[in-house]
Formats: sequence, C-alpha cells, structure tokens
Amino acid sequence: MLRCIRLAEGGRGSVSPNPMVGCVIVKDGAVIGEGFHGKFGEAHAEVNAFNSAKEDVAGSDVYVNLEPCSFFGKTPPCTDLLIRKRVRKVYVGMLDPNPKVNGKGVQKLKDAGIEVEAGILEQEARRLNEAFEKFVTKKLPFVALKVAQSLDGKIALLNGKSKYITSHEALVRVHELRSQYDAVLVGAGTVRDDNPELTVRYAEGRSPVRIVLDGALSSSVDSKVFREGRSIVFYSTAVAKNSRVLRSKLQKLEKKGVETYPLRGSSKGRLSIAILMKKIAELGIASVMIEGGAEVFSQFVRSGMADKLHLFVAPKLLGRGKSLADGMELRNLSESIGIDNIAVERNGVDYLFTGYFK
Ligand code: AOF
Ligand code: ZN
Repeated sequence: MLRCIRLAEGGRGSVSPNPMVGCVIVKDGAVIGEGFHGKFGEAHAEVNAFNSAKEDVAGSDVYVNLEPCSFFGKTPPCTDLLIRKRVRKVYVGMLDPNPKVNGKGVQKLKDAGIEVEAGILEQEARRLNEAFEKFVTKKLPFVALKVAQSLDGKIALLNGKSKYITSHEALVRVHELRSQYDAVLVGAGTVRDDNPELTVRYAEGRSPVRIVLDGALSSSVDSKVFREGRSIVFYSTAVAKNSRVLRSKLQKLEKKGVETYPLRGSSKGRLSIAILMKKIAELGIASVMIEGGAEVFSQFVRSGMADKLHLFVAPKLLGRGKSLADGMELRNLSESIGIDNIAVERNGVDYLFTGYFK
C-alpha cells in the first residue's frame, strides 16, 4: 500500500481535480504489475497496472490506495476490469469519497465473489488525497495558508516590507509546495508591495494557477503575476460597474489572457470569501494555497474556510509589524483558533510548522 501511495504521487499536479491513485498487482509473493493515474481524463491506476503486467493476472492480489470506481466517467469502471481479470483479492486504502462511488465499488467486487479488505494505511491514503476529499464532498477547494513570520510573530513590517523574512532553503520549500497546489492566491496589496511571480522556479513541477483577489481592481496590468501561465483576477461588481478607467483595465487584462471574474462585493472592494470559494471550485480548482498578505490571511481565518497551515518561522525578531491574524479580535482565550496534528521540519535556519485548522 505504501508503494501504491508512492506511485500515486506521480500524478501530483496533473490529475487534479481527480485523486492521486497508485495500484500494485501481486501474485505468488511477487509484484507482477504496477501503475498510477497519470493525467486527468486518462486511464485510471488499475488500468495502467494491468497493462504493465507480463504474467497472467487471474488469481492475483490487487492493492490500490483508493476504492476502485464503479461508474462510467471519462473512463469505464475499474471494478468491471478487476472482475473480468478474475483477481482473488483487492486491498483498498480508503473508500472513494466521491458520492458516485463511496462503497459501491467495494460492494460490486464482493458481489462478484472477490475478497476485499479496506482501510489499509487509511490515514496516509486520506492525507494524500485530502484536497480531492474536500472538493468532491463539499464542492469547495481545499485551502492552505502559507505564512512566513519572525519568531515574534510578524509577517511584515508596519510599512508592508516582507521580502524576504525566511531563508533561501525555505523559499525552495515554498516552491515545492506551490507545485502541489492547483492554485495560489494573493491579495492586491501583496501584488503591489512585493510584485511576486508566484511560479515554481526553485523546485521541480508545474506552476500553479495564480489568483489575485483584487476587489477594487487596483493591480497594475504589468504585474509579474500576469506575465505567464494561467492567472485569474476576482474583482467586485460594485467597484467596476460605473468606471470607464476600470473597464479599460479589465480589457487590458483580458487581452493579456488574464481571466477576470466579477464577484458580488462591497463598494470598498471587499469580496465574500464564501462566494469566492464557490466560484474557485466551479472553475475546477480543487486546492489553493493562500500566500498573503495580512488582510487576506485574516479574512480566511475568520471565514473558517482554511483547512491547513504551512507556517515558516525565521529565527529573528521584527518588532512592531503586521501579523497573520491582525484582523481578528477575540474576547476570550477560549475563542482561540486551534491547530491540530502539527509536524515540524527544518529548512535551512527556518522552521516549518504544518498543521490543520480545527
Ligand atoms: C479509480 N482509479 O485511478 C482514479 C479513480 O472521469 P473518470 O472516469 O476519470 O473518473 C473520475 C473519478 O474516478 C474520480 O472522481 C474518482 O471518484 C475516481 N478516481 N478511481 O478507481 C483511479 N483516479
Ligand atoms: Zn477507476
């Protein structure tokens, strides 16, 4: 099963919004075939594993980190393939959270007389496909906040300066994280102050879609985020409606290939995170990493829409400045927002805390 999960990783960045799936076929104690789901819309892991087998697969044991699908999507059901190949037993990591499958795949196999054991390395299997699970059950993207702060909890100076708080090693890790999310999102303030590219340059893998939350449509058309690849701007209907200047800016962005979407929002340009999340999911984006700044972080924390936290901490003090949840004010410590299951790693001199919002 661990091998399945490793194989499944091969589809990271190219199968979303589908899950990452790996499959291993074992006969007489030896691996006789393996494969993974490599690209959205293409063959599932089981199909690739069977295609790789050089021996007769009848009577074999099949390992797969996700319950085999039981419906016709872009590809035919894997359960039918397993039944046709007359395998002996199927070991499953986790049930498919997709309501179209969710237990029906296992049932179909059992009905055909195939032994099934589900829940093998379930925690690891679920972690691998955490974004898929949220996206397919809630029709919302999986949301992670990526924050870089000082030991005294500051993500920027009062004047907005924040480039760079952490080390080069941390930056490499950030690029690796970017390659694992469908999209990264920043507020217009970050585009203005940092002019980031938000691409993957210091790690392998593809660049994510870049999303700019720009209610007032204030970002410069020449910003680096709009230079290459797919980028999206969300702005407030209330802001752009009556202004000729803003309409011409929209046209310039669209001419550059930037996708622009109006969202219902306040006249000051504040957008509703709930509406934004729904729209992002509708665009087929299953996971998004929020990269700042302070206001956007606060909005996401308060909205309760954040799932995961990647918090880099640099060994330095910055004094007065902005912090991650400035926009939040609690009356009681009991209202504090907890982070679960924290793992710590070191990147150069910096520490990375990865955990989940409770
Ligand atoms: C599997 N093995 O490797 C994957 C599965 O449109 P389709 O045909 O590609 O189906 C997509 C759905 O199939 C997806 O939402 C999920 O429920 C399941 N993915 N299932 O047996 C695989 N990728
Ligand atoms: Zn399938």
